[in-house]
Amino acid sequence: RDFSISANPASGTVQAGSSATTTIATQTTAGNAQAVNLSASGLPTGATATFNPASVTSGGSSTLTIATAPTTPAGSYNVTVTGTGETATHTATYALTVQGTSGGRTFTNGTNYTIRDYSTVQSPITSTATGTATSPVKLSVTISHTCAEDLDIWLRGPNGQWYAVDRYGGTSCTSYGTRTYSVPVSQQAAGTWTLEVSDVYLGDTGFLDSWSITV
Ligand SMILES: [Ca+2]
Ligand SMILES: [Ca+2]
Repeated sequence: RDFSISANPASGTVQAGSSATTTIATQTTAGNAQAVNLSASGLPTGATATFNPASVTSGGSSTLTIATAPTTPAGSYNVTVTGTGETATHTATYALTVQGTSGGRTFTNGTNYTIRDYSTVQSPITSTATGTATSPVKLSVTISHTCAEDLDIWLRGPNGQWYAVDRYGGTSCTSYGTRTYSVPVSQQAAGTWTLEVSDVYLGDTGFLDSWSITV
């Protein structure tokens, strides 16, 4: 006696705070039908899973509802659905994408920071957007500097995580000007976002003019 299990659809996308639904189907693949208990693991923070019904006879199906919380971090998650039968245990995977709810608000810091050779500057922005940051966050950075290849640029999110934005390096110098970036993140929108700019090579200097972030 044996059975199989699958999720249809096998993936879904929700905004944080909303629910995703999929059908968990089972089939008897050998011998007689058997009772199968269903459970889910690998859920994102704040999310709960409910099966209706919580157990089926193989050949039957159940509706899985995954309810996320407003605080559930944006990101991609693989939820494992486990069917525990009388003779065997099988799993199916449901790919859940949680989107941010911060609504794409933009914040700016226009303070100038002098960039010297072999020095690092940090420019903070305090975001009052609520919910999870809409990933990817968008950056617009304006730097007056004759050698962008000298510059190593990182972003730190409110939860302390660092993200590489633009790495130093190159065989010839180009003026930096204004550049835009999309940075995938998975964290809250509110709090202090910090842009860090390091000049890692001798000769060219400049200043961070302004930057903005859309979270
Ligand atoms: Ca330099
Ligand atoms: Ca400025």
